[in-house]
Amino acid sequence: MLNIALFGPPGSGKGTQSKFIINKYHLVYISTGDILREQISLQTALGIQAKQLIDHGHLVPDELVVQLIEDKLNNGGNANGFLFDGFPRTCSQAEILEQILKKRHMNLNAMVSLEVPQTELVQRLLDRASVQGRSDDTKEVIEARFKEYASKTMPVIDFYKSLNKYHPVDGVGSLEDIFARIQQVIDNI
Ligand code: B4P
Repeated sequence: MLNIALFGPPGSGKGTQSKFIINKYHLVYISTGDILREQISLQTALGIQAKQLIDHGHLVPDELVVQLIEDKLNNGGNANGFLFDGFPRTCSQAEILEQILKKRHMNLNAMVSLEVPQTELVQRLLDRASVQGRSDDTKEVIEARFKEYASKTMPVIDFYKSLNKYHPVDGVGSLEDIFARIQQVIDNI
């Protein structure tokens, strides 16, 4: 079984590269961002709570996100493995992921971290705003997302370094070149 967490700052291309990874390695895709946006569009109680936070660039509380992950794992069937996109985003989420995988006799094989300079990230998100009009891609909210990333998400890197599961990948270049770098990591785990 192959279980990968795809990590990186907002706009680093996690969603973009996920599509290539799940196709090549036949993994079940779990994107907390996509699940939360789905809950928002369905106007569930969770979606209403998440929208308030996401529209201000904040993270959604760990317990809500973890519940979503457990539900997805329970419905994973006989999967080849899972690709976690945008999860874990806090050290607490990372610790809980280790526990819930262990409980299922599973293990996270690698955390692949897409590294992109902040100036390029801001430009990508503003470009996406003009195409997709996501409510969290405005200049003010992007700034707040980077602050959340620096204070709550970046420490996750040290967590995985300590487990020897951290694999940085240069996230600048063509989609194909970046995917080739990711494959090199996955094929050598
Ligand atoms: P996400 O949906 O995970 O959003 P993201 O970080 O902005 O996007 P991603 O890195 O996937 O970028 P993409 O491929 O689209 O999260 C949204 C929000 O949900 C969070 O801010 C948070 O509030 C909440 N949330 C999600 N997970 C959570 C968790 N675990 N805990 C708590 N809260 C959580 O790429 C961006 C743009 O760049 C695209 O337009 C793309 O076309 C472009 N691009 C991609 N690769 C490129 C390349 N190589 N060159 C040029 N452009 C490129």
